[in-house]
Amino acid sequence: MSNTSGSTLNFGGLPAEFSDWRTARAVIIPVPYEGTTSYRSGTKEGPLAILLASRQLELYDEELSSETYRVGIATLPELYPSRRDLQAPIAQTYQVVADTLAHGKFPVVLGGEHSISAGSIQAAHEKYPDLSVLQIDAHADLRAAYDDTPQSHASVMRRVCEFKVPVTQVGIRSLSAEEMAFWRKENPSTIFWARDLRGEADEARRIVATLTPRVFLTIDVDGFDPSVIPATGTPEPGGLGWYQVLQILRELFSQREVVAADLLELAPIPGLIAPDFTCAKLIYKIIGYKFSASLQH
Ligand SMILES: [Mn+2]
Repeated sequence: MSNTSGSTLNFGGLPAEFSDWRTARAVIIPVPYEGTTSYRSGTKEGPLAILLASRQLELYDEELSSETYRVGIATLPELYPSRRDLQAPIAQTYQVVADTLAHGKFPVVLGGEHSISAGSIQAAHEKYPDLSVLQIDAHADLRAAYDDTPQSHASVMRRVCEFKVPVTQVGIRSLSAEEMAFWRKENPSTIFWARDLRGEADEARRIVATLTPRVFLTIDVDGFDPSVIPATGTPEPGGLGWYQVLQILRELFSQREVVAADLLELAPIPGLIAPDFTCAKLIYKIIGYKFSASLQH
């Protein structure tokens, strides 16, 4: 089928039959919020770039032998959170994710900066008290505050740890002395350091084994190596490869119930379309893995 039809900007350019919210099992929630960015800016352009790139996706997944869009993928209008009150974007994201979960749908939030994950994860945790979090990221994001801002993108996992949710962090290769001291003293998370990852099958099993039966998946695109995704605000060398991440996700979705996901911090570089498309394909993969059992005929 052609996926350039459809009058509204929905993920995949799907026709109404497969993008109607009422029947969709997955819901894309674009949140182009950027309030506390610390290095290169532009992540507020991330959701639109991903939605535009998604129109070029091949809708047949050759790995899963399925047409993932048949589960129904709705796209909500972009959420434009207030930038004056730094808690407002987190609260607004919380509300939309809570509503989506209450309707039994699978929320996928597109950022925007990582701080909004605190709202998404809070909503998932309230519905599923046994929740744990799998974070793919270059940064630990465990600062108590950054620039005197506790709602900073650099503090988001510190906020999440305060919910008493088990957190597993994968691909970490940058944190401050203060974060390291906090991590050693309080043991708030399980960290799989980027320098120790080899992409072996056993690694994915060891990562997923740390998680509870229900999982929130949060992916900061800087967890990937900059050769895969250079378009991000704070790139770090030595990150994960495309197939390395897919291997972890396949293991995750086959062994655990992933209840919601988000993808943050794409800051598109004009003229460089590969990172935008990579993010769109990753979202499609995540929805494919989530619903692969129900897609088999
Ligand atoms: Mn990061």
